[in-house]
Amino acid sequence: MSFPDKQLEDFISKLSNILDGRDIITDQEIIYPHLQDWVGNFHGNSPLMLTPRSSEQVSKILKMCNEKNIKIVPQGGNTGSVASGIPNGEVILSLKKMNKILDLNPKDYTITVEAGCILNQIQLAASEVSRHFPLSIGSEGSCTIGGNISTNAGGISVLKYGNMRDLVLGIEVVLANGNIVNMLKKLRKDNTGYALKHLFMGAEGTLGIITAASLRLFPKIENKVTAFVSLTDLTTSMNLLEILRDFSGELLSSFELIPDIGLSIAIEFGDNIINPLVNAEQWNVIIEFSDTKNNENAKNLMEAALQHALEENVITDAVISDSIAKTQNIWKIRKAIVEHQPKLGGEIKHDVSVPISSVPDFIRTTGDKLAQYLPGVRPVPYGHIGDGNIHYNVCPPIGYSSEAFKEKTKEIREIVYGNAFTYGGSFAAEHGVGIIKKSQMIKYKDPTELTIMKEIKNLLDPKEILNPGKIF
Ligand code: FAD
Ligand code: 2HG
Ligand code: ZN
Repeated sequence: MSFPDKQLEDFISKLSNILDGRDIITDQEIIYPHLQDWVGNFHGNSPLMLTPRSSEQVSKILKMCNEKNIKIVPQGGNTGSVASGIPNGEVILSLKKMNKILDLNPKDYTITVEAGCILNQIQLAASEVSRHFPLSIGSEGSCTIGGNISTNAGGISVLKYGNMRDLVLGIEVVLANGNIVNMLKKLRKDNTGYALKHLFMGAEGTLGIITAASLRLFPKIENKVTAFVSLTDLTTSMNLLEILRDFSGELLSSFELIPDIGLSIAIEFGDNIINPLVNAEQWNVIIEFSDTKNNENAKNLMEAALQHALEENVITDAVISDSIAKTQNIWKIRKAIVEHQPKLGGEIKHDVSVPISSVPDFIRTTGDKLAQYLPGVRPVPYGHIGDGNIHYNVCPPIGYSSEAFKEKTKEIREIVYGNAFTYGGSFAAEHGVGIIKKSQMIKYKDPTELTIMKEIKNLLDPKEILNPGKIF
């Protein structure tokens, strides 16, 4: 999208009636970090960034943009994985200065926050009143709740608490025409017709700007028990999951797959990471139990479950952390895979999901198909398999040129997404569609569903001023 100088000047002068000068930013050095996604898929451009401080300001900005047909890209922490917050010439609307906690009510188990609150800020606020906000993702120090809701973020605790959508009680949204819709109720039960709030969750900023949210809180977690376990085989991961659930019920909060190649990446490139098991096998799992009681119960149940899994030949070895340092070391492995995987000569990311019981079969057959297509290719399937979400990332064969590997992106994507589809899976489990997966929307989404989505978009944003070119 191009923005003629005259139109930009005119727009900026009118904006000064709405925003403080500090919140109208044209300095490209300040704008620069907002133009690049962390995956490095996309580098955009924008002549202007606005940083409103209230819903009323957002409303006035949108009203003016709608009248003048000026396109907007909402942005929170810019940690999204599918370039859905990256502008292509549009104005950036950053919510980061709207970062107040509006209400914290431990009795109701709710917190109400502005959309620009950093996820970590909300976790800490909840913890201070002996409550727990359970969304937990690697970017929690910089992503915002508005971005979390707009991507319906997942993370490492979904199997216990659900996705972001399950944690939202209400939202406030500013529509493309500037109207503010107040759906900020803090109710668990509210069956008053269509649950419109859900339309905006996972909409990636294409239907409205989320300006505030009421969120569910849970009892504070007083005790976490973390284990690193080697599986006898990938297929036994599902037996292990069942055993853990049988033994611990609701205590199981994380079940993350770590393949040996992921472990090697972490040890080679990570910061002082120690292999928790000298005889780690090809497939390993990080397990976490979270308990609201600070006693021996969670540890005892973990020991009993893993002992049973050993006897049943489901696992070959296990270590339960007995110190903060060891727990940190285990989770550092998980984080290091995300950070250092590109060092294997490049990576092609896939955030897919399949029914939980199909995870082992899906991983195996995808690997076979990839190896047939490109012998020596190195898949790194890891992550949230306890909820059926696999980050099926793929690295090139040893010594293969990264450029040549990049050229195979389309074919490799089709192998992984196509195989997920045959298992009844999704090509976009927790990161969204953005720019990166638009062609898969056409290929894999039910055509009628897609038509209805476009009709909703047209109803709420007929001039397509909100995040154009994303999702569709
Ligand atoms: P942004 O990247 O700024 O925006 C994301 C989308 O939301 C864009 O479409 C944007 O236009 C829109 N948007 C942002 N704010 C608003 C608003 N207020 N109103 C309307 N639209 C808005 N994701 C997971 O799901 N699970 C993980 O485990 C996970 N781990 C990660 C680990 C790392 C190291 C990193 C870097 C990212 C990870 N992510 C993960 C991806 C990312 O952090 C999430 O998608 C997050 O929810 C994005 O939040 P954000 O504030 O950065 O949003
Ligand atoms: C995670 O689970 C993130 O750490 C990022 O969702 C996964 O893209 C990835 O590799
Ligand atoms: Zn993830």
